[in-house]
Amino acid sequence: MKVSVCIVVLSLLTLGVWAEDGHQLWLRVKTGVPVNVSCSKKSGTLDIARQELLQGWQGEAGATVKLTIRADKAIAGDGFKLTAGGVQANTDRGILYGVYELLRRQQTGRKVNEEVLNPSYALRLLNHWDNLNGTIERGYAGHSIFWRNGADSLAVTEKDVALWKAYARANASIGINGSVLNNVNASPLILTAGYLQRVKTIADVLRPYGIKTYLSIKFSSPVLLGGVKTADPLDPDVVKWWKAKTEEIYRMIPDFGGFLVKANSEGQPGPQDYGRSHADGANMLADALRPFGGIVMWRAFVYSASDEDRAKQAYQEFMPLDGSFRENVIVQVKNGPIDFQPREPFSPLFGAMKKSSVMPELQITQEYLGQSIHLVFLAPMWEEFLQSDTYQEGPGSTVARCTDGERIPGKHTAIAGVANIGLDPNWCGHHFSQANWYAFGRLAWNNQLTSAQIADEWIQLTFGQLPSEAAQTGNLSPKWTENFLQPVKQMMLASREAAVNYMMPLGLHHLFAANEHYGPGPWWAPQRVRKDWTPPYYHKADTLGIGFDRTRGGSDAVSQYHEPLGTQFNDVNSCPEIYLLWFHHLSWDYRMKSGRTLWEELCYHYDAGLQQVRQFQKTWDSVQPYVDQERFFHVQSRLRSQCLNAQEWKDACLLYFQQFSRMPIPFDIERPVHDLEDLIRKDLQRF
Ligand code: GCV
Repeated sequence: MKVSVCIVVLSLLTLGVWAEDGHQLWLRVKTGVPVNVSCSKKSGTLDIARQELLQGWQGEAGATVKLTIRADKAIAGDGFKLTAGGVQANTDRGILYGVYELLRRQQTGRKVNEEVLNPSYALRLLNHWDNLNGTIERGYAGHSIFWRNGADSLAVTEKDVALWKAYARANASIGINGSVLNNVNASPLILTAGYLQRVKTIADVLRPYGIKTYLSIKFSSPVLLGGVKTADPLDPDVVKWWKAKTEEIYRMIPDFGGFLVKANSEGQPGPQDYGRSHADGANMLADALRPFGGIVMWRAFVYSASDEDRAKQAYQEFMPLDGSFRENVIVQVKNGPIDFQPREPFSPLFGAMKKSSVMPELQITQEYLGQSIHLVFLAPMWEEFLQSDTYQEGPGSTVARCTDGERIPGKHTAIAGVANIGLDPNWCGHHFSQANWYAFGRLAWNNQLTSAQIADEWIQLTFGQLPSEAAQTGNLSPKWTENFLQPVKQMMLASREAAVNYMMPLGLHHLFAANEHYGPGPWWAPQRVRKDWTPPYYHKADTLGIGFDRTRGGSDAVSQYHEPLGTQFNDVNSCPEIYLLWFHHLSWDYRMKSGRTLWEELCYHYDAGLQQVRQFQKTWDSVQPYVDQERFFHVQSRLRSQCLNAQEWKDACLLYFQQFSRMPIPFDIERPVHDLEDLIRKDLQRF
């Protein structure tokens, strides 16, 4: 009996069919090689570092690893030095990051040379859009890990603590050092005693992992909670209320990080309700936080239903305020001027605000990129953004360099990512969405990393250390590299461009069906809805052509960019084709660089996107022998749904735009399989 069980288990392992729910993320090594760890100091953080080494060491058996906390001019902030004998850092946190880097290198077969590694950004934060009732705005991986509804909503269970620890460990392993625990569309209740007590408990769990806790606040809280008559930031009672509230928080959480604020945006209250500016609002909060070393992250995601091009509004609002923010305010700017679209040019605020600290906000949760259904690796999108040249001070002033302190020495350097984490066993809904959490942390640490390097690491850590490691399919064996790592990496690296192709190629943007931001809805424009919330506002298709004219003769958004970029975007001949319809309204027969008409080019892009997803399906099926069953079938089924959705995108957009172009879909392209009327009916039935 025993023998037959053994045989079954062995053959299952050889076939790669063991169960794996993905909960371990990229931290899968459970049994390390024996190692000695020496450290002259003791702390919760150093205990974790030691534990990680004992658990994950893959170097020489019986080696001694020394953890040394000693100031070194070359090491900055959370940075560390890897040495032949161990890790040196200025702080305990630096040691922890060094240990994770050491283990990552061992597990991915990279050399450990003597090297100093300093982070690109001092503050590397996740923004959770988690509501206090447990739901998550734009969350696609189940409910919140921090909040829940019901009578026991504030009770802290052992399960909660275990989950928060696992969350903190995953973040620490990639260098994330801050978490904003609640939605920017904030409930005032977060500042009440019961919730603050829970925040304190969470902060206590996250602290040893080097993670500071921050909160989103509602600007009108003094009115809603404190019985103050106004939330006017210049009113003495309001100032007093925030001061007292901030003191209360710091009494409970002495290392509290600060506030994140969405104000006068999408219906949220803010200083403009009282005729005050964003700077007035941010500075009032900053003054309350300053005695404790706290910061305000004030979001620049503001736009109104005016006639002005939405893409221009944040710049118009914030540029005049440059230089009037307190030293502990950071202006948090989304990567693009609209809203986390599959492709946008960078927001012109980067490289423009020179007297304020400015931080990028990226979106890890795939609100506009297939949510947790589509396999879309976001690192290429973030790499494209970070390496975009702003020309702030001539060539080479990339967004990365303008935000990490190199080109514009701000007081604070920071970056935030809107989290994609929920209660799903695999945390992110899709196994490959974990790669986006991972990539965000890695880029926040080093904004010069390439997507390929990040994908490589993540695949090895997430799929590499299988129980069959010793056998021929093991991590880093030539067969595994050729048959699994390379094709999967290629698929990941192509996936963002594929999504752009089948959703919104050539600079098109915001063509989504209403509200849910998943499927196509280029037609969607009910009378009662604000124009800038409807796709026709963005694509402007008519029988003459398609695209948003943002040239000097149009909305003139191009002039918000430094020269020579403004002129490059303005001129249709030099505007990169990836941004063509973002900046230009062009006729359907406009001649593209390929020699095709714009209409034909659009058709080929939509079709190429769909074909790419079909190729991903083939790739994934081909790697089945190298993946456990559970993750294999989960991803396979998601790819099928992605393919169906990509087909809908292609059919919906081509059939809808064809009504205007009145041109045939090139005959070598697969024909649509849907009727436009059916797609529209299906979409409208949902509302
Ligand atoms: C948190 C977009 C999203 C909203 C989000 C908003 C923001 O509009 O659709 O859900 O609200 O951005 O970033 O504030």
